[in-house]
Amino acid sequence: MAGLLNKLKLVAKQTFMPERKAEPVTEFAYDTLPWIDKKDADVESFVQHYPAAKNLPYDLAEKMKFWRENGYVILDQVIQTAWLDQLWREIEELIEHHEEYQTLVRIDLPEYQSKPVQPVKDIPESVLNGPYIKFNDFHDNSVIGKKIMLHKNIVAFLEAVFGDKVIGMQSLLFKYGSQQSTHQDFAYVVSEIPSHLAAAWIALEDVHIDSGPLFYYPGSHTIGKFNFGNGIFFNNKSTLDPNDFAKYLDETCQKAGLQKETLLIKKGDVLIWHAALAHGGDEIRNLSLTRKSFVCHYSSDKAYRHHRQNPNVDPIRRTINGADVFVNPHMPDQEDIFTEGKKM
Ligand SMILES: O=C(O)CCC(=O)C(=O)O
Repeated sequence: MAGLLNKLKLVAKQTFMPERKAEPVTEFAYDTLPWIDKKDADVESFVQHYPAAKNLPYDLAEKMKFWRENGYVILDQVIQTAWLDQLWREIEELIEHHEEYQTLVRIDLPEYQSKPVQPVKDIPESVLNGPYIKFNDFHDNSVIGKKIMLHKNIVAFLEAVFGDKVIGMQSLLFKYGSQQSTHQDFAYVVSEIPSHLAAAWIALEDVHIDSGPLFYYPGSHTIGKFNFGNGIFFNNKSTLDPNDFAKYLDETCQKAGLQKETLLIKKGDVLIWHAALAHGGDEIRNLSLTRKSFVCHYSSDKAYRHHRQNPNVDPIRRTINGADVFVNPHMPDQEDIFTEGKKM
């Protein structure tokens, strides 16, 4: 009997299939692409049945067709300057009285290499006022930040391209140009469906050519994806890094004949770009020039169900213009502490 049992155990061991490792993701899955990225997308028919199209300061059908072709759109003068000025006043207050605030800031300077993300209260004013600084998720703290992020002129466009409710995922605020190398956002800002991602670059002042403007390659949203060694997302298991990513993108775009463009837009204009548009920040050629800008990343309701910092808990939502943004789960006492935007 014991012999038979041992034999059965051996057979069970031999026939047990070892757990298969998930294959790395190397492309967006066609089935889950936003409808507008699919081959048969009929923009005219969509716009005819989309009520929000009628009250916009731009031609939605024209912009959506341009988006399909180029992977970006520029919306001229779509945000009121009074809102942008209010946002900047709040950033000045944040910098000047930084000891009172917990907003996180990323500092890309050698002396902060071991701890690049810290609360503003722990960083000297002189550092916060200089280049290589990104204020993270300031919209958490600011009513006007949320209102700009979910402005009706941005939300209407994104809702149309996603064919779904829009979710504001995260934001970055810059005083100076980022000088970030060429990249595509889906590798770093990951939603549950990686193609359901877009970003808005909101000019808080007119952009000067020597201030380190954003650059981008029109049409690059359809080039083959870079593989970090473990797929298309960059993380601690990747064997290649952001420099390899940048080199691949610059070379691939050049080989494909895609011309690099520089974003020289005016205060109140907005660039919206596709998850896979290759872009980056040019060199700052005149260090005295600021490049005040608010960059917001978005996903769809279907693809972003939980706050990235608390994926197991249902988020608390704030709704503006039919779009949602999640309350920061780790700093509830810092939510909307800048209230001036309520009156605007
Ligand atoms: O504004 C910039 O210079 C870069 C912003 C950017 O590339 C991003 O947020 O993905």
